[in-house]
Amino acid sequence: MSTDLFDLTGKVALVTGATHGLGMAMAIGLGEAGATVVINGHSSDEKIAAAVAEYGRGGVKACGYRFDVTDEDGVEAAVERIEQEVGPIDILVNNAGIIKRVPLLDMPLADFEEVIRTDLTSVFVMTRPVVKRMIARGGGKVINICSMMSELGRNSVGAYAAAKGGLKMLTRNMATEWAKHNVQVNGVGPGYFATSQTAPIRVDGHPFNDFIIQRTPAGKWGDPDDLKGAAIFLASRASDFVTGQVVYVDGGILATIGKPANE
Ligand code: GCO
Repeated sequence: MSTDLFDLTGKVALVTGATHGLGMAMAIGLGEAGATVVINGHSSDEKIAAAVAEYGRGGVKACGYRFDVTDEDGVEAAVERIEQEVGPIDILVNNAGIIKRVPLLDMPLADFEEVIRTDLTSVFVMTRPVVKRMIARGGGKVINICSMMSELGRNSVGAYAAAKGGLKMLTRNMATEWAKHNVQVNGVGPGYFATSQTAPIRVDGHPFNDFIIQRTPAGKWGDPDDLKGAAIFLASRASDFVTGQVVYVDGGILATIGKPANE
């Protein structure tokens, strides 16, 4: 049955930055498709425990691990613990990230480096220990969460755009090097979604809010649940010959030049 192609029963999926927002929505989607979900967070044990409880209320079996995705030794230790306590990681979703909305000429170097480290270098750090184990077991799936800023620039998010642009190419190079080991590496590129990360620019009357509704052919902000399908597809057998691709889930933003306000 073709629907079995999307069945994740028996799989273990690690999703970073999954205590809220897009990470949580995608992790719940993988859980609903049958996977055992392992969520990562960095802020606090309480936040992770609260998230695990929320997954449980939604009927998704999840367990939480607190570690810093930019800390190489910490990541290696966490991956080893997860594989011993939960099982071999079949699916890795690199979702953890930050954004700082500051014009490039005003951005301190330390802030620029922090965004690059958290949104790009972290994927290099997180993925290698997981993929080394996947290769030893015959294969696996990696999904990197990209952005509109993997393709487009925007005032005040230069560091973020540099990281997300770099992530698209890191995704392609990982795909190139690991396809022969049956490891597929792809990206999901969210458009503009209603999350805590976009809350500051999604306020009624805020010029950017109106701009996005105008600029998005679908005429609305995305709902985090809209990402579940792409995540399940890229985590499942349905994408076994798909690698190095970024699936943009953006309500049509990248497909169009946009339209005048009165059209
Ligand atoms: C912004 C937004 C974006 C979105 C998303 C778009 O300030 O432009 O926060 O970065 O979160 O990445 O794809």
